[in-house]
Amino acid sequence: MLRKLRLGEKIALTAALIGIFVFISGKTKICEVFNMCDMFRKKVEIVALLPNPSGNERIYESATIRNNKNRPINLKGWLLKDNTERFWQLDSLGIIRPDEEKTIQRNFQSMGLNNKGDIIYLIDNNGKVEDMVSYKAVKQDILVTHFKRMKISREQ
Ligand SMILES: [Ca+2]
Repeated sequence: MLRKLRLGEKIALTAALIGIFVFISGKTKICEVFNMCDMFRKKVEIVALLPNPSGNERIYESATIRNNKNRPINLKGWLLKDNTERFWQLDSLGIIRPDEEKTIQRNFQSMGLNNKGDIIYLIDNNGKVEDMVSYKAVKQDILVTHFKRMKISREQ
C-alpha cells in the first residue's frame, strides 16, 4: 500500500494540509498562518521625510509618498497627520501611478514635522490609516528614509 509519493503528490498534499490548517484556524489568508501579511501588503507608503530643512521650516519641510499598489491612486482627500489635530492635505499631489513617488512641501500647512522625532500617519480618503512611521531626532537637511514602521491595527 505505502509507496513513495511523487513530487506532484507531495506538493498537492502539502497544499491540502495548509488549506485545512487555514480553514480550521479561522485565518482567511495563508500569509496570516505565517504572520507574514505585512511583507506582502501592497500599500501607499511614506518613503522619505525632511523634518529639519534649512530655511523656513513652515515652507520647506517635505514628505515623499510612494504608490506600491498596482493601480493609480488619487491622493485627493488623503492626509499626513501627527498625534495632534494638525495635518497636511495631499490633494495637490493628484494621481500617483503604480511605483511612482511624489514629494510634497509643507508650504504653510498646519502640521509640523518635529525635529526631535515624531510619529506620522498617512490617512486615506476614507479616514483609514494607510501607513504609520516614526523617526528620532533629525539634524538639519537630513532626509529620513529608514523609519521604524509601525504595525497598523485593524481597528484604526
Ligand atoms: Ca521641523
